[in-house]
Amino acid sequence: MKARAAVAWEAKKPLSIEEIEVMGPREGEVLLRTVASGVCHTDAFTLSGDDPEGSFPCVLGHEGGCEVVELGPGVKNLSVGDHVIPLYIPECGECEYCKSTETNLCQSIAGTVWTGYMPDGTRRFSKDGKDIFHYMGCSTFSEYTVVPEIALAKINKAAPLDKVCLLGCGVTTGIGAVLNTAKVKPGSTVAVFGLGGIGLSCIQGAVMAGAERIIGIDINPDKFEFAKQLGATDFVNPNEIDGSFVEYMQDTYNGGPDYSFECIGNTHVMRDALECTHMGWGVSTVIGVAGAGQTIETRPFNLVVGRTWKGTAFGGVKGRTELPGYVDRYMNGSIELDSLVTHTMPLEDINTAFDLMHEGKSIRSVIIF
Ligand code: NAD
Ligand code: AHE
Ligand code: ZN
Ligand code: ZN
Repeated sequence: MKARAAVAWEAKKPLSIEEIEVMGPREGEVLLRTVASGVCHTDAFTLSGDDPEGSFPCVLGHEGGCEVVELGPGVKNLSVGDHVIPLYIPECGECEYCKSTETNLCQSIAGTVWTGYMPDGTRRFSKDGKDIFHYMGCSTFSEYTVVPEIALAKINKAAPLDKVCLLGCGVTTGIGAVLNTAKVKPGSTVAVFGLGGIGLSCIQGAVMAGAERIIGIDINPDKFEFAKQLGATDFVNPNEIDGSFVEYMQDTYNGGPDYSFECIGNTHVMRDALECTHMGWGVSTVIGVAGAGQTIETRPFNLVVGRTWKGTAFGGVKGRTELPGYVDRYMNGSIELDSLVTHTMPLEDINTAFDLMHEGKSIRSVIIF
């Protein structure tokens, strides 16, 4: 079938709106109509050319709200018309990772997902006979996309797809990082570095965990009002601190925050985020994604004295079993999404969504198909 899609022909170039060809679903696969898709910083990261796994041309997008259009052979648990959120981390339920309670990193199709292919090693997208890569197994910047059943969370049909699409990445990642990965304790002091869609969702998570002080940190002070609305109690602009930022944090916050979250993708900030935490028990969680070849470093002493460095993907959430519950929590008012959608636009204007992100003017843009 034909579909309108935003194609990334090459890195560093604007997306191009094209009519592409989408092949039907094969064994275990599902054809979806994308109703809405958020734009995450990771889409921009891959488009920048810094992602070692980025393959071009591709259809980006991994924060989708979709409707099931057609089932491939062998699809057992979905029906045409169901509403789903595509998962860049699937849940096969059978691999050792799925059976472990320690991780959400199902590895059943990881060998193909991250290189832009379907599990059988082929692709479903093309334009004028030229194959186009999938992206994170989702490719939600296309009107129609094909995703394996094991990478689809079936959700409450009453939920608005133009809002709950944010649960396909940003909001779930931030909340899950706090609750599942760091396991923030009530009464804690939490520092969140970077107040975009992910950092603001960490703030939501910190409130849910019962944190007492929640410090929003950003070099763009326009983000502080959003953080305040979601429950941040303190705000720090590192550009306004004279001298050592780490010392400032430790002096101001009683030895430093108990927990910190890096939601930027800046390896220097990752270091500060670790080193500013409280000696003896500080836990710092890396969420931001950094470019090929970049590494993090600290003096080993900073770990010897009891700090822990952690990382998280999709907030440790197992998508098929746990994500429907996140949608229900949005529906009953215990997860905030609406105010994070600062902009909506048709697919034709998708490059504006990237511009707004880079200019620091949006939290989340949502593409409405
Ligand atoms: P975003 O662009 O919306 O927000 C980033 C924020 O960081 C902005 O508010 C920006 O002003 C701020 N910032 C930039 N440099 C800073 C600095 N030096 N100090 C303080 N603040 C600074 O991005 P997002 O969509 O929220 O994504 C954040 C990061 O998380 C990205 O690296 C993204 O790739 C990553 N991510 C990871 C996962 C995961 O599963 N691990 C999931 C989603 C996103
Ligand atoms: N391709 C990058 C890694 C990108 C990455 O870490 N992706 C996150 C999700 S970011 C969503 O916005 C993830 O879930 N990774 C799990 C995995 O198995 O890759 C690189 O550096 O190679
Ligand atoms: Zn994302
Ligand atoms: Zn699995």
